[in-house]
Amino acid sequence: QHKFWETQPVGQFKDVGNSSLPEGPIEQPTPLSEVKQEPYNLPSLYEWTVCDMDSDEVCNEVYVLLTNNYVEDDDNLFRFNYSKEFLRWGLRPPGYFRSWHIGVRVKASKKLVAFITGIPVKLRVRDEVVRMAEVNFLCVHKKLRSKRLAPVMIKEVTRRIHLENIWQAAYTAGVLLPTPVTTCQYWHRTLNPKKLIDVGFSRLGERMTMSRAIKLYRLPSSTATLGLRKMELRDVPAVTRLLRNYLSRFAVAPVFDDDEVEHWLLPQEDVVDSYVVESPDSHEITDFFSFYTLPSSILNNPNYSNLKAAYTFYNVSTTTPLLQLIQDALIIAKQKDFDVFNALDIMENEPFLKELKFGRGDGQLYYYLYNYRLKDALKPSELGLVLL
Ligand code: NHW
Ligand code: EN5
Repeated sequence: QHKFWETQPVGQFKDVGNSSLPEGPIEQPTPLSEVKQEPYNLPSLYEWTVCDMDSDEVCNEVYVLLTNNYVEDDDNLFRFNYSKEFLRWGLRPPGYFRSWHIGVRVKASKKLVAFITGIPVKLRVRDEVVRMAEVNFLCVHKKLRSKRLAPVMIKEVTRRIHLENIWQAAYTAGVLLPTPVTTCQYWHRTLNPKKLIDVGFSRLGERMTMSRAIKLYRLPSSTATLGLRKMELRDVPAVTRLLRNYLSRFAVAPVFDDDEVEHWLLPQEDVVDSYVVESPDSHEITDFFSFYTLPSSILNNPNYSNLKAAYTFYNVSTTTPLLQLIQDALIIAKQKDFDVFNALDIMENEPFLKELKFGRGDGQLYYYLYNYRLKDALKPSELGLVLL
């Protein structure tokens, strides 16, 4: 039963496996003059607000809302704790729209109680490059749950995206909705076994002692790849070429230009880390890896309050074996004091996960498209898209 999603242009459960329906947009765009010009109605105690992420004050309000009310794991032990600088980065890529950073306030107190965002992206689906929105950071304050606020927020962000003449979107969720493009698995590489066990993130398995776990997850103290260094501004054109070429092999993937690669991959402390391999003789950039920093609050633990997690982002290997490249990423993440290194089984990740001692997580991530049908679900390895 999905009273809201049944009304939306998304693949429906009843149509799964029905190959008579064509691939592509589900509904056609309407003239912009026919897009609703006024915001949707909220319950009378609440009002819409545009959240200006340039403002320290507003950015902090968003941060506090998400810190206390955003996504938790199944056992409510951890809650994502995106930093302010991360939110600024994630919400202001090239060509972003301020009007897509949507908040809901209590009229009387002006307290921020809900949030939803979109950012623009060019996404290729098989042979078509489509201007889309990525919708993320949907959050309703815990005290306002189950009042059907989320459907109003989704309709409002949809309306504002339509006003920019964009008719498709991509989004991910940890919950099953109509209907996923693909279903991915989270994997976790332990870097700090003692802390992960202390906080309930992982458990000592059968015949595993703490000292055996510490030994199992120990990493070399330095990286193996010659010519590995932090990415710099001058690397942007080479990284763009490598990444565009690499992403062309997936059924669904973003198409990035230089400005977007600069935004998404140029290192920013405690937000995103990227390393390139520069060939010692030719000085060509042959490979790179990247990961972003997304800590989680640890709920109700006497000893620790924050879990420092790295998430693998985009990686390309042409010369250095991918396994060695990611092993170097693990070593650098360990040096930077991360507790865990996380990955999804998308792109070419699957082969390195087991080899590098990642363990399967208890969480899944479903990927969705809005107003774009695919005949069949994809395999995770056919997906070339990472959302924050
Ligand atoms: S996924 C993270 C979502 N956020 C959280 O999980 C934070 C903690 N939870 C909450 O804040 C990344 C609330 O539980 C939320 C729901 C706000 C999730 N996606 O208001 P009601 C994203 O941000 C449906 C989509 O009573 P609530 C991606 C649910 O199935 N729909 O629930 C966001 C039901 O509809 P149904 C979701 O618990 C993508 C209805 O909401 C959902 O108080 C958004 C219930 O609403 C989810 N994660 O609030 C879509 N969770 O039909 C973008 C629940 O089943 C689409 N629901 O009756 C594209 C738009 C742009 C198109 C442009 C052309
Ligand atoms: C999209 N932008 O469930 C975000 N995380 O596995 C929205 N589990 O951390 C959607 N429950 O398995 C987010 N440890 C959906 C994900 C929501 C968060 C979530 C999962 C992903 C997670 C951990 C902790 C579980 C705590 C109890 C987990 C096991 C690791 C272990 C390491 C050693 C080898 C075996 C596995």
